[in-house]
Amino acid sequence: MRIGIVCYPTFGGSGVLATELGKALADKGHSVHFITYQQPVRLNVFSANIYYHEVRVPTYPLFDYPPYEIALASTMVDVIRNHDLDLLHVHYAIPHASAAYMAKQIVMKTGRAVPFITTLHGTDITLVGRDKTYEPVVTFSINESDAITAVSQNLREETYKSFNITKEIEVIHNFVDVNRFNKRPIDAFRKVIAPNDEKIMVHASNFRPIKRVADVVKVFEEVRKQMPVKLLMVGDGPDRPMVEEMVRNIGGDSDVRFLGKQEQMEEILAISDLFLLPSQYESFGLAALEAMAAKVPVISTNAGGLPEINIDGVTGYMTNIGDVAAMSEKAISILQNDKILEQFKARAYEQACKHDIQTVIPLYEKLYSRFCRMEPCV
Ligand code: GMT
Repeated sequence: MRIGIVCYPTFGGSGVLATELGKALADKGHSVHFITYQQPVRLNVFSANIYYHEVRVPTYPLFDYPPYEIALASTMVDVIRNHDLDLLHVHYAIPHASAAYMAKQIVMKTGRAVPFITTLHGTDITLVGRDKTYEPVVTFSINESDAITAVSQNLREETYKSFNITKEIEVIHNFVDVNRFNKRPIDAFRKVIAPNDEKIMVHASNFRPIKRVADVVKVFEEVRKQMPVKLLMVGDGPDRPMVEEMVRNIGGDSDVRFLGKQEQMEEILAISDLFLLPSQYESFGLAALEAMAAKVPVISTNAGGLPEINIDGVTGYMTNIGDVAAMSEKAISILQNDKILEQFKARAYEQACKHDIQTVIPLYEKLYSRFCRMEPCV
């Protein structure tokens, strides 16, 4: 098939998922056309089946806000026409679903019917999309999608609760390429971070308030009272200065490293022992699944779709939002005993294998095949 993929090209989970999906589809022989304003972060391979179309947004002194959505829809039309796309798959509803709707209407005028599938990822529904400023357009464009998928059961329910959706939302859970994340740790790297063989905790996010990064530092402080431990903070965002200051105030500078945005997450996870995800909400928590694929157990909250991947007492533990005491106690219980840690690691990996890319890609292919034109396109 010839598939157009639209996503945010940044480090966010929706862009990561869309890019990994496109790469895997290309490996299976489909032609994949990424339509984004920047080369997606994880689009770091050469493949004869992958095409990248940059959305250029011309500015003009009159525009306080250059019309990105129009530029995106126009680029979609251009790619549909010149590369004879079979369908568009847009990730994150805002503004991708409404731009896809517009592109679909434009090509329809010349007799081309190009369906579009919208995958809902999280904040497009639970945070931004709910805002009255956007809601009517979000509701309309989701309903106009030829198929709608959500990355978890929880997100499906949240969408029905918050919007007047008249169509079926199908759940296709996120996936991970287990082979990529199941890496042997690089001893020298581990030695640099934990020279005395201290246990290593890790957190990765966009450091937005919804991630509750302060709780990560609070848990670190509690664990450090009981045992030597190091903390790796991966990513960047608005709350980073605040947590850096927290770390300085507790005298944790020598035990906490802020690594910024990182592309080679698998190498960082390979040397880590425990992943912390104290979020206020996660529709799914792709970062936690990637940790499990690297055999790293997860302490998370029980918010949103997290219970669909983190199994309490099996792949890690779940606590209520903000329950730093419980998170710390559970972290210590895993890290203090190597035998217990090994059991959690093995079970986390087993769980990640259930969400391996190889099992999920066929679900998307099956979905796409429902929209094939009469001639063979798979
Ligand atoms: O977590 C973020 O703020 C980024 C956001 C995104 O759209 O990239 O992530 C969302 O989509 C991911 C991939 O489906 C999910 O794993 C995240 O849980 C979800 N984030 C939230 O729901 C807050």
